[in-house]
Amino acid sequence: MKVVVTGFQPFGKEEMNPSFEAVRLLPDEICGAQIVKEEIPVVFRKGGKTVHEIVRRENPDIVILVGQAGGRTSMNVERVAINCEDCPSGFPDNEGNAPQSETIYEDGPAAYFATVPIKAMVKKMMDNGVPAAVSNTAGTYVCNDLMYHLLYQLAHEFPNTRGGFIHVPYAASQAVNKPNTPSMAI
Ligand code: PCA
Repeated sequence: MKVVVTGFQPFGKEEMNPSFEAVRLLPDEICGAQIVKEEIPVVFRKGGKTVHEIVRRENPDIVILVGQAGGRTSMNVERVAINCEDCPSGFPDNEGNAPQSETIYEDGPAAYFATVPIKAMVKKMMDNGVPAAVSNTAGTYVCNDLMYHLLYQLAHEFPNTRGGFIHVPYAASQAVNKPNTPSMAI
């Protein structure tokens, strides 16, 4: 069994991204499964291209994408990715792109559901003392874009590979100067 786990580069005003900081700490093997760790650029479409190259190269059984969602209070396992790129105003990606209500794939459905067992994942996290919840929106920024790209690619080319997305809160160090902001240890 092979599992690809990705995190993102830092974006916005942040100097680090807790998603990749956590992913890089994973061991190379968990319960006999090989873990392949990768960092993804915070750039619309380019992230999707990057994950496509990784999946083609690695031919994994499972792909888990991880991203930062500042302000969220727990690990959030995402249920759905939507066929839309809509950048909040004043918040372009790391290469200055700020798409507005754009369709990701013209021939894609309005949305894809994650193909990993989201409720079982949340339960496992909570059973292990980690606050977690199912989330019903990954937003319309680069994380949703990456999740949609992955699920489109899996549906079309890799039907035996499952894919999902986990949003994580700010790391404790990022919340130091943000009063009343939830955070979690890496
Ligand atoms: N979070 C952003 C993009 C990269 C990341 O880590 C998001 O939630 O869209």
